[in-house]
Amino acid sequence: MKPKKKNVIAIILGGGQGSRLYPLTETRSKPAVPIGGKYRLVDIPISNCMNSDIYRMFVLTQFNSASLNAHIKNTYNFSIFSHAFVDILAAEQTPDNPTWFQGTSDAVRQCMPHFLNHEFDYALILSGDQLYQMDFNEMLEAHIQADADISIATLPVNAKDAPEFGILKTNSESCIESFIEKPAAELLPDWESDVSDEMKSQGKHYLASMGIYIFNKKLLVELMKNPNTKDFGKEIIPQAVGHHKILSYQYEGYWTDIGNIDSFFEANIGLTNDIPEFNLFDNDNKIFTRPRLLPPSKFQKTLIEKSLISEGCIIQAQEIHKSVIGIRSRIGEGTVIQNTYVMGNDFYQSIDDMKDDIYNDRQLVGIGERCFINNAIVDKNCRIGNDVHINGGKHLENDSNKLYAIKDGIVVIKKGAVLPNNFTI
Ligand code: ADQ
Ligand code: ADP
Repeated sequence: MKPKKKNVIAIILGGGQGSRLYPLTETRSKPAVPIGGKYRLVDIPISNCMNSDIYRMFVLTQFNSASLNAHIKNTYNFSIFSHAFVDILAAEQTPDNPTWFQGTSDAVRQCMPHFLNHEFDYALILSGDQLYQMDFNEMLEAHIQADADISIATLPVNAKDAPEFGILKTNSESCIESFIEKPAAELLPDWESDVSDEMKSQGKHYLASMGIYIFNKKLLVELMKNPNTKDFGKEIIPQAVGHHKILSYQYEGYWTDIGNIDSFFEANIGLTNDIPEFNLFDNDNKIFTRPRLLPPSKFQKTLIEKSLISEGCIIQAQEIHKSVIGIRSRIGEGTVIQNTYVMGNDFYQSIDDMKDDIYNDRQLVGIGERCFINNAIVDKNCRIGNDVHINGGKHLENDSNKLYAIKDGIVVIKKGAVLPNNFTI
């Protein structure tokens, strides 16, 4: 009997140690990193699942954090009459598994007993650090139609990006015949594919794995029995080629990896474009997040150009250009912010609190007066004094200290950092 189409569980790979997103992951797990002013990274794959009518989701994460738990608990509250859930599975030590997740497939292997408590025919395995809107039902349809054992979502990439991805070649039926994880540039000539003319014209000659997989349950259970394979890209997929039917499901929409500071920054600032490639304003593809019941944002004579301003902000700034301003942000008079992602705050200070801080010469929560901030990410709950000057850019060398880190010219002010008046970077 053909299995029911909707019998799917989603497994979201929430992140290893998150070192590439440091210092945003210094105190929280990767899925909890705030994005787009009011969302968290994990909202993206969860929303894609919900928009595809997939309502049973596991988030696998290397370490648990209070913010991830609170976010999931306060956001994804499904009716007791539905079968829907989002469960966080953090790496745990058990007598059989004394170690943390050793890689992506090791994470799935260690969590297998939790998945097997549920009925499913297909497991949809997703990365937790990608920005895209995709209908997984279409992929599932293609998987079932092709009678595949595994399907991998793929997209054409150029030679510069190819070494960052799993690259594959298919036969005329779109079945994968060969796969190499992150090939060195000199190997690329052997890995060109026959892509569409449009993709060719953009120089995208290589088919890359998007790290999005559908596995038939029986095969996944079988493959996960081997404790020596740790990673989908390095072991499971290359070893399955030639032994199982693996479909390449080609996708040509917007998709980007947001696994490091540079791509995370670009993805956020990209949301301020006239017509952003990632559409937050789509009736059919909502991005879900925690409903916070915040007041409207309040402005005083601020010039705002091409920016996203979240709810609950109090903004007296002089100018804001090409920036994303997160929830509950407070920005003082005369300040100029450009090309910057300000994550916002978790709380408002009371008037008494503020008076107390001013009396004691302490910086208030938020960004002070007459500051200039360019090419930066300001993490949550920072206290940035008056006349602070932060000018990120390629002229700066990578650096990291108690207050901030610099990566590829982007200055990241750490969560809760206190920058005194006149501080300059
Ligand atoms: P990478 O993105 O480099 O390549 P990886 O670093 O293993 O692969 O991450 C995949 C996803 O799993 C990410 O969301 C990551 O945060 C998460 N993850 C990593 N280690 C984890 C762990 N121990 N526990 C939980 N989650 C973990 C992969 C494929 C390539 C493909 C690219 C597409 O291997 O073939 O081209 O994705 O981005
Ligand atoms: P992050 O966004 O960095 O992951 P958390 O989600 O752990 O941070 O923290 C957010 C929650 O913590 C908010 O819901 C807020 O209620 C609470 N919170 C944090 N700091 C304070 C504070 N100083 N006063 C009141 N509430 C706070």
